[in-house]
Amino acid sequence: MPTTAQFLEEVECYSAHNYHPLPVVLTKGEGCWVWDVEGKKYLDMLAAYSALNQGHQHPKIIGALKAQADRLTLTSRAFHNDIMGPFLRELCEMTGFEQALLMNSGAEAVETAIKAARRWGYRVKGVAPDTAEVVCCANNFHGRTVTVVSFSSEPAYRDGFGPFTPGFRLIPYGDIDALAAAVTDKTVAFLVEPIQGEGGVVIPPDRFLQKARALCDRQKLLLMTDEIQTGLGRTGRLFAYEYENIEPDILIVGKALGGGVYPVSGILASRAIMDAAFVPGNHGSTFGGNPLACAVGRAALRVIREEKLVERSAELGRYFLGELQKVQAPCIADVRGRGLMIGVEIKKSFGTARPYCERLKDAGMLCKETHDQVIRFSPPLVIDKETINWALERIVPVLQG
Ligand code: IF1
Repeated sequence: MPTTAQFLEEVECYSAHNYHPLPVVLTKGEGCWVWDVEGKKYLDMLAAYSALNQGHQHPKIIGALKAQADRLTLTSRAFHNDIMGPFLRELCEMTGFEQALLMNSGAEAVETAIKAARRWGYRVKGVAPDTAEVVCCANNFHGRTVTVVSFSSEPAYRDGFGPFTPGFRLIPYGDIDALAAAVTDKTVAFLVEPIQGEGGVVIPPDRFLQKARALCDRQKLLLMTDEIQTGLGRTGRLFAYEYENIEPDILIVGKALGGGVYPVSGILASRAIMDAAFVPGNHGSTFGGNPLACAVGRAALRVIREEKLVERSAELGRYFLGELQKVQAPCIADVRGRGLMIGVEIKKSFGTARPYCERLKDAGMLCKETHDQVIRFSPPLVIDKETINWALERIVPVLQG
């Protein structure tokens, strides 16, 4: 068996250098635990950025994957398959939307939402051809395609990748007056993360989404919430917009929809919006809605329901956040979160969060810093209280270190 160093060397040699991972090489996972090639066991406190809400190797999801793999994996959308319909029905019934359109990656789903909003804007709102604008928030993260980084405010995601797609305006996150001021007769939609994940677990001011909803209604804009990271139980609700008792016009989902095993993403909307936006031939994807994806997605949703992962996230998140907020350590600037999406912000005078993540790794827990200062804790939602206590016993000394 090659050593960790040998695996790192190989990747250093053969992989493009677009990441700077913690130096741990994983080979096995189960529930909220993973093992590295040296046999060391870690608690997974990242859960693949919330794509693993159901935990590693969930037997029902892996079972569905295997059973479907033995039957039919891909048809393309040139033909029907017998599992996309049942999956879409269950997805719509669970979320309360009328229709869905399946893609693979999160960024593709965001692109799909933008296309839907633009075409809806031209055909329903009557915006002049090729002038549509979408308002987005500074500090956002919606993916990495050229169009999506066209409205990123992070230089690192854009540098050298222009020219960019026009038609986007940025406002400060959570600033309802700025949103109102950014709207013109060309605006078709407001795209927002209910909580900014990569932005550093940033929760907007109370009622921001409610006010945005009202503004979108008044100005006839589509409200599009990117719940790729916050959705499917992560924040203690099925979707984070529920905290504000509103509904978006277009809901963007991904990550945990694939149960941590297969990329499954999509948008949900009303029949009217879908009909205005899409006709045969104007959008699609070879793998979007494939049988394997649908079988996995169906199992992923079933696990969320049957194991009450939303309720678990709310309850355990409340406990975990409460305990972290009690920690007395001079390096802590802030502790915040909703459900099991929690960020501990490190004061700049204590350096970045990265060395804390490295020490947490040595203590047996895998975390990833975000935006330099924030340690993110977002374990699989199948975690239990005992394991959270195990984690706290290790986190506290690292923070007090
Ligand atoms: C990476 C970040 C998290 C997302 C939201 C769309 C997407 C994402 C709200 C795009 C993706 C990722 C991508 C992944 C790391 C991860 C991430 F740090 F980069 F920002 F979660 F915080 N909307 N998030 O969070 O989905 O196309 O990747 O499927 O390494 O880039 P995707």
